[in-house]
Amino acid sequence: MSHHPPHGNGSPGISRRGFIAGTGSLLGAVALSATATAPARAAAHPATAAGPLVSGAHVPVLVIGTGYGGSVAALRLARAGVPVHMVEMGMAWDTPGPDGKIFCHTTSPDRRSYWLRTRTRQPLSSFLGFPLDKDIPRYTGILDAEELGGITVYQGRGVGGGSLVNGGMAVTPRRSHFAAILPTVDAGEMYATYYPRANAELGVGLVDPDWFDSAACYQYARVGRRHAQRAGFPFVFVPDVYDWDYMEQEAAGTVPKSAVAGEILYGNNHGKKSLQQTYLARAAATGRVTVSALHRVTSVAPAPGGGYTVAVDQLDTGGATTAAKTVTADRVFFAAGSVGTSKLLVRLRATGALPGLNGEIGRHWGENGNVMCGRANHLWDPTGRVQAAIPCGGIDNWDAGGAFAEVAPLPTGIETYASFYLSITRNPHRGRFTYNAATGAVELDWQRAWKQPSIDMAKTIFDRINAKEGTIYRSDLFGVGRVWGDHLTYHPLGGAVLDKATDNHGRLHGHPGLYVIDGALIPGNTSVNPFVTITALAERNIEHIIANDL
Ligand code: FAE
Repeated sequence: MSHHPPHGNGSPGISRRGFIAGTGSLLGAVALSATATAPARAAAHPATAAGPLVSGAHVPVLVIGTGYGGSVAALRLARAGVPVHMVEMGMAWDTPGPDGKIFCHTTSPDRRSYWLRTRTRQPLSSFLGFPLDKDIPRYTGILDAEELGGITVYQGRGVGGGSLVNGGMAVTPRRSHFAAILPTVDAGEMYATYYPRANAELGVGLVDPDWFDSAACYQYARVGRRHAQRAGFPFVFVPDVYDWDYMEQEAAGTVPKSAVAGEILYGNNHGKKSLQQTYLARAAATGRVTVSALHRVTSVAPAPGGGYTVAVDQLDTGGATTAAKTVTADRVFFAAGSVGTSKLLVRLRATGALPGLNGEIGRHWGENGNVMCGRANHLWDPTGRVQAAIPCGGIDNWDAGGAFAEVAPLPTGIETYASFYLSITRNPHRGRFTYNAATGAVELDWQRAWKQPSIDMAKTIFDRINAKEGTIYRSDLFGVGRVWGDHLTYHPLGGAVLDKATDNHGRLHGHPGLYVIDGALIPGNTSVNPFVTITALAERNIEHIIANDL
């Protein structure tokens, strides 16, 4: 067994001890204060100054979205002395609800759970034949299950973007895989400078392998490891931004529980270092970054006097527009996520608002080959009633079979005798966003059948494990009789790809002063969970942009 990143032959050098000893004073201080104030930290330390956008204002830089790409841009620009206004369509997530908690629980989703839906759309839609979804009040909740043609794309909504809802798995891809995905980027620079920078700023660390071996809440992962290894696959520990010291205290019962209580998907009330605790907190500390939450950018077009006119709708928590605002910005960074950025740019190009954008806009979109499945274990292989919601290991069969499978939790609170996996695969299919002039909607062409290569790749792992263990697939998790969760992705990527829709540093072709700096830059796959790559690429690009454009 090894305990280094699955594809970590770059030099981020993440180890648990190395992380704690080697992060330097800034991160050390943040990590310490995060631990000390964890129970109420999000409420006590709003990540960024609140300041509603005023119609008619002029801002030097406007950033659309507050996920990974947007947060990197804001921090680096602000540190370079440039005032930044961030516009985020989701909520600030800094105020506790009636239950005293900011985020609702995974097993009892309330209005805080979903973005403007009246019924939950849980990734696992059923269990033992019983449907799990339920009615909820329509609200600007934290998780968007966006239906795009043949696929449901899950995305975080709020200040912090995907970092609010994700599993925090912080994986650096193998260098050869990165070089194949983004061949025009200097991989040497990425692995010497920008991946280490991203890992340090995000606060990436590893579970203590000794603690892992005895922790009741990781019994499910140990079962996953045993089954993988008996079938001849390497099981690797996967780094995460969760505070592992806090996790150990949760398991010991000395602090309020979050991951150990099963929190994930609708936010973690403690322990997870989301962007609110890392990049955005440091951006706020510069005093130059302002965030307008519940504001949605609807248009960007060249302004008569230079720069860009940006149209923004202010939303209430029911999703209705309460004010329509217009501001001008010298520069605009598109950081609305792969889907958000693609939808905006495709519409702006098709409607003539940004006529200079090229024909690569909307293309090379992929879902990182995501596919889910469960296996039914024997009664002598229980996976545990208590399951930490933060995954910490996976099965690496990328080179031989095109799949890397996270051993994922099923935090139901009962013994399920099930092993559950999210596989990332080398699915070659790519979708494209187009504008439908009749409806005014941007549509994605994607077909569920395009997941078949992903299923075949995942089967290279699980058929063999099932054969070895004498077990079968679960067919009760995604609707009755369905083995594969092939209807969804957590990892949308592409739509405004680097060196195609933009130059080699994210400058959009045709409109000087417009940039893309999020997952839209990456053509459909990262071979691992994507946010470390999104962050590292943003660090690379913003450094170049600050040095050359400002
Ligand atoms: P993103 O973080 O999505 O941020 C975009 C932001 O822009 C959002 O806050 C939007 O609300 C906002 N926005 C969109 N449109 C507009 C608009 N018109 N006006 C204003 N604001 C707008 O983008 N990745 C990993 O690496 N490891 C994991 O363990 C992992 N687990 C995941 C689990 C779940 C359930 C989900 C949904 C995702 C997971 N991901 C994981 C994916 C990861 O969160 C995602 O790749 C990044 O968040 C994408 O970063 P971006 O900066 O591209």
